[in-house]
Amino acid sequence: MATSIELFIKEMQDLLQPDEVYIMDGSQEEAERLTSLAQKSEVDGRVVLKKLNVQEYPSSYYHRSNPNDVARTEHLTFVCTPTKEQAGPNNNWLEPSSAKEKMMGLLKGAMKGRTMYVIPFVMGTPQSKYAKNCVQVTDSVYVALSMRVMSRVGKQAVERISNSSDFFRGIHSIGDVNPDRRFIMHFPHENLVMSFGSGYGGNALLGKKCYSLRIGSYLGYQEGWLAEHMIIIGVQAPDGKVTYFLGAFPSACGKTNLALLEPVIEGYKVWTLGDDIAWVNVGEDGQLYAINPEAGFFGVAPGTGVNTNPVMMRTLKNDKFFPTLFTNTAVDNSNNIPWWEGVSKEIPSDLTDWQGQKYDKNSDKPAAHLNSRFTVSIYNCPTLSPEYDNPSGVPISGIIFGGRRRSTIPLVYEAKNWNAGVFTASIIGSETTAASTEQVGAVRRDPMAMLPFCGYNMGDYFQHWLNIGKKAKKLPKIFMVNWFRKDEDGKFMWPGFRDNSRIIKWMIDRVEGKTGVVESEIGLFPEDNAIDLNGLDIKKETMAKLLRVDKEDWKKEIVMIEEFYAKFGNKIPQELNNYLAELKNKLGV
Ligand code: GTP
Ligand code: SPV
Ligand code: MN
Repeated sequence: MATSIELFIKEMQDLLQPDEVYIMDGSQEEAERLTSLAQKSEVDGRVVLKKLNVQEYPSSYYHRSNPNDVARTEHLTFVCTPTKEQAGPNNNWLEPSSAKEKMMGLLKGAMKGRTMYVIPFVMGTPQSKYAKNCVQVTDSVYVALSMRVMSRVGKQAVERISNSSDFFRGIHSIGDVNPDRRFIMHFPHENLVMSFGSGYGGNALLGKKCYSLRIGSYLGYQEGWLAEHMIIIGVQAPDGKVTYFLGAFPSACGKTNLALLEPVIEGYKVWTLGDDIAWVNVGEDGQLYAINPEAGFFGVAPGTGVNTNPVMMRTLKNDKFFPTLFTNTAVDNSNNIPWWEGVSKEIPSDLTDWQGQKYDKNSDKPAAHLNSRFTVSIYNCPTLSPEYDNPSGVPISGIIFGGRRRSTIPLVYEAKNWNAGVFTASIIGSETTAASTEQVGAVRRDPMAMLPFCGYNMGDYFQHWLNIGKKAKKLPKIFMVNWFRKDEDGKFMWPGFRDNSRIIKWMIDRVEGKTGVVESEIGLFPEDNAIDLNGLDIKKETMAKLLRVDKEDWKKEIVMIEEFYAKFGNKIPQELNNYLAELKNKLGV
């Protein structure tokens, strides 16, 4: 009798009508074969991969996408639950049967003349009870290679899936890369995603945002756990003790940088476990435990350099796991290495920009696309935590939330308890970035940094967070940070990047009860001189400005929060409405 996976492949063959079917095995030989094939293949009029200078960046390849396909397309992303209310005002919704009909129309015969890559993969370390089984089909060799880096593809996945019908199904075709025929459709109730017309990360690597967050958050809601847009780090103090943190920041707001942080403070070290997604369960001892379902980084290139993120520069130059892909950066023709703004001070004189044109140094446009990215295995990361593959995950002592805000939100504060923390995370606002094809720089509400990724009604999601708080016995502390405050001249007030370790050190002191707090209207502030500023040239007045409540700004903030909450009607838990009322009261609104 055919197994469920065989039946799925047959069904996909009938629908997509590929010339050939190739089932991925995850071997090293396969990686080499597919990268060499990709160097000979053209998609959409472009060679899929070009080899870069292996002396500088071993095992690295360059990919240039269609200029219309460089970021997630939230307006073309749908959550197709039986009712609109289940998807909530935070999602675009289509009724499942008409959504499927639309997708079937696009997918029918879409792989004629192409190879269908069947990718069996596991999200999470295969030994973990928290790991999940998945299969994606795609006609893009770039997507197939990227999935090998970002997830655990091959034998172990096939073994786990072979006798089970319980696996995620992802159907992807790059189609003709036409934005008018581009859709990313989620069917949480069927553990299914259909994606057509884009080869870009979050739209096409279906194990990532589509499964591990949108479908995952829905599964977590059903099963009593959380799927979050979060990094996982272990911070080692001089006494050797490691404290584990989760950190949620909207897209292109500093997760990768924080996940690979090289602290400026003597004796501290950050161990990396994840830079984008965390699955958080309540462990048997009642503490929260997190695993990273992914196996690689799909990170923002611009701004990555030896000063801002030295560990990532070392990761990109490591060749343990093959290959590393660079997408839509520029290329320095003098030495055939990828180049982006921030990797060197000097702009090389012979650059090809991300669209394949000779770059004019005097141009006011960047040479690398603002959302150009690298795809690299987490096993290449020199600070990878020895606990990364621990099937139980790591116990969490603190959760850091943040947004990109030029004003209003202080550098750091702490929520007085879990429920207050859930409220604080539910009112996060952030300026939009180039990670999504929206207007860049507009402030929008982005609760828990999950607005584009929550696969069900966000009102229910808030209640789920409160319920997790009841289910767990020992809860982490919740902190709010903002690395992005600007002064009157538009300059960042806080140095950020490696200096963020100063704030993390304070958080560890808080977890250990070594330092007190000062209460304010919005939460708990550090005591005077509690943040280690040793060796940092920052004015006392600047610190004071970074650590206070601007009442007038907060009054404006309240208006935006109320507008956002209103969209959810009676779905907002009473508990959060009470916190909002309390906040208004304290601010005198
Ligand atoms: P996704 O991969 O899209 O989910 O994003 P991410 O949160 O991992 O983004 P990443 O860490 O790559 O951040 C990208 C942008 O944030 C770059 O432009 C960085 O220069 C900037 N950035 C990161 N950390 C800091 C910081 O501490 N201060 C300032 N000012 N900018 C930062
Ligand atoms: C993000 O946009 O939050 C990313 C990149 O991490 S993507 O995989 O496209 O979602
Ligand atoms: Mn992300």
